[in-house]
Amino acid sequence: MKRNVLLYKGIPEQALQKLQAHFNVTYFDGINDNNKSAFLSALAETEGLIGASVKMDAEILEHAPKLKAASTISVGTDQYNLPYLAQRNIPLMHTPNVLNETTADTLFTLIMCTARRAVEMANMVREGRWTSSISEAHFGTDIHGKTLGIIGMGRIGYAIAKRAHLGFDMKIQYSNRSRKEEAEKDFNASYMDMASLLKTSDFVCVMTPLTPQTERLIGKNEFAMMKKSAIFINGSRGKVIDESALIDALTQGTIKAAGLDVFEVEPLPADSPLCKLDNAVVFPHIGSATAETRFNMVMCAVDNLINALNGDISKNCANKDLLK
Ligand code: 8YV
Repeated sequence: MKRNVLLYKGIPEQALQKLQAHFNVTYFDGINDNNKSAFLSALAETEGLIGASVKMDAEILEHAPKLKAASTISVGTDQYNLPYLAQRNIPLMHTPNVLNETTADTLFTLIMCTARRAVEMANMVREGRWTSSISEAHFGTDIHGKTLGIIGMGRIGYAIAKRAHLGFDMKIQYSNRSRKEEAEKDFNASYMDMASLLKTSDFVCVMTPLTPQTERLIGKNEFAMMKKSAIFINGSRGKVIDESALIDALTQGTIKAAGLDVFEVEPLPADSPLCKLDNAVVFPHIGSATAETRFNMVMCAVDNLINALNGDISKNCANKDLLK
């Protein structure tokens, strides 16, 4: 008898076939006002959850009394309440490592686009406003040889440091909950407190997970510590920063520019000031969004769910330390 699993994000046919070979799969394309009651009813018989980009908080999961495991198609786990899942002894599986290099590519693209004003300059051409040779008004900022401060030297932070140090001769400094000797050895990275990093970095890149400890980690005071010439990059989660404080910092010249792939509200509302500021480069959360990597993440998440429902949470379990 196949166990019931609820899929709440579209996945490639090959992945769906693998899932259906193991489970009775009920599919919902996210949750909305039209399907929420059917979704909650389906939860009642569900032993496994797999998907992404939907907030799975306690009030939803209370409708899933038979839930034995959840598998998020993401490395970030903030769509779930980890302590709540642990109380019910439900493992949350996630997809670390498979997206490190692709996400680091995206973040370095953001660093380069923001430093060299690439989006602003390309739009000038497309809109017919390139009417004379480039002058001081169009100049960007050099990247090579500058100092990159990484807040959150995890797997993706390490991959960003690799690109910066080996590819652009950048000086790497970082703040983190713990020392990362590998980054210090491989990239001559310097470990320091966050305030020192903010005051001395030419580029500040935030790559922490969103946790109760990192929510609003970067706000008005932190932006004020940064150099006026500094460029701020956020590839973590929107709620790790105070977005209105960032908008003020950008409009008041507290910092030079910002490159953002994540926002407090996603999709970013079109009327957000961040969509209108020339010194803000905004991507639509495309960190891991390549065909190859998203396929690999989905296959990883499918395998994670199969393993977890077979009782094997030895790999890729985000809340293993909290489980009984
Ligand atoms: C996507 C991410 O949001 O993995 C994460 O934590 O933020 C991105 O890869 C995720 O894959 C859901 O689409």
